[in-house]
Amino acid sequence: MAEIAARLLQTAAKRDPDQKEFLQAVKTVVEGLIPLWEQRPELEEVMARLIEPERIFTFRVAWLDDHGKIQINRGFRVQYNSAIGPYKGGLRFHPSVNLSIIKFLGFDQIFKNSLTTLPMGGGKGGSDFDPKGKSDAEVMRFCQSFMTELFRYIGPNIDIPAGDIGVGAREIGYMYGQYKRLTHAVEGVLTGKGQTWGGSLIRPEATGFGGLYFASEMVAYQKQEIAGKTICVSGFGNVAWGACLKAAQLKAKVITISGPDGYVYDEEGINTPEKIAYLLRLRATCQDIVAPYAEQFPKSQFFPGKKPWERKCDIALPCATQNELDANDAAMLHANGCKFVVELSNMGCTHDALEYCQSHDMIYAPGIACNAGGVAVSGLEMTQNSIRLRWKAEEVDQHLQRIMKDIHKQCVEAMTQFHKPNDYVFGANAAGFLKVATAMIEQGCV
Ligand code: 2IT
Repeated sequence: MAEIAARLLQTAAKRDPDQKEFLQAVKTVVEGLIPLWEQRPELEEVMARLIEPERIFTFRVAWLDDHGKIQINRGFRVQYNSAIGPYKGGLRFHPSVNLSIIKFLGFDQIFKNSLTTLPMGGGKGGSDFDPKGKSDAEVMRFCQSFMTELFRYIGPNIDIPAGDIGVGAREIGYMYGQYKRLTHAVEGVLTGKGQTWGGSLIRPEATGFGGLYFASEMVAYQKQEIAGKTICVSGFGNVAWGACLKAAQLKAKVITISGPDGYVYDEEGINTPEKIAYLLRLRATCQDIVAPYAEQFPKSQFFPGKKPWERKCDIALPCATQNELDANDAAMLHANGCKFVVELSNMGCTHDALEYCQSHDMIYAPGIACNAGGVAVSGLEMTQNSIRLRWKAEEVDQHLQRIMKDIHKQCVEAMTQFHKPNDYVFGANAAGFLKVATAMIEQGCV
């Protein structure tokens, strides 16, 4: 049924020939699902419908910089699919942001949110605004201006944005404040809120924690243990921080972090409270560099302009951005005996890299499964806001662990049913898609 995959991809490519990240995401899903098309060819029509977003908004964001000059950025919100719940997904502020990137993220978000077991549809948004080097006042003015456009499209029962790259608690705070001024409503319209005004405990750590819970399940499924494993992490943001923290608790050793300037190798492990807390301080400087870690902890080494994948490890954990691990990196990891690639960034591996892993007996699991812990705890934040309760950290963490186990189980069940052992691309996409497809069929031609 390669023809179904080819047809679906062709239709998408004909409509948006220049959207390379979006087409890469579509290709991974529709080709990964070939075993499903063989048994359920009638679902081609549902996937064709799903590939086209329900709604796309783009808007001008004008804001005043500290010199009194008007700056212009472009804002986006893609309301991709609402078959199983309100649109849910983050906002990314980064100079690379364009419609292709927001659509790829929104498309993947549909399947990810479906896997969480919670009733959330898929959406994504953001702007090409670059927070790097901006003053706090500039970030606030940008966020207020961004929300002045966005507020008319979102709401706690229709579309609930959150953070992503470049959008953390500070930005969510400024946007939430502006939403309140504009709507005169105090409601759970954003997740990732501050702890004193409706935010969920464990949300900042959730993607990293969830990723390690998923990695533990993958390793256990191969009859191995996570304790004692060596892990290469890329990135040094919230996701990498949460991953280092949980890895240390599970007695696995993270030996690298990275930034746009290069990577740090810490042979002893990034596992003490002091080192892990330092990651947050490094991020708070807003300089986007990791080199200072090696000055702070002199036993570690900084390698300028390099990626961490040249180090020997058991598990690779991309935690930064899309396409950060290519086929050469995968080959290097393989040569060094790495067995697991667990994607915590969205589409962290190039298509060639994932094909390399799959053809070289490495076990690769896609971001839609592994990094779903973040949006899952966002879903739990929505629940707490709705019932006007605040759960303890242990309670949220227990839900998160259960959800990550459940996602792994759904992957395994789909892989088993369709005879695709260890093909997590198939397992995650098939399980995520089938739930949404059923809802779309039941809701008729919409
Ligand atoms: O990619 C993601 O899943 C996120 N950035 C989190 C989205 C959310 O709504 O918490």
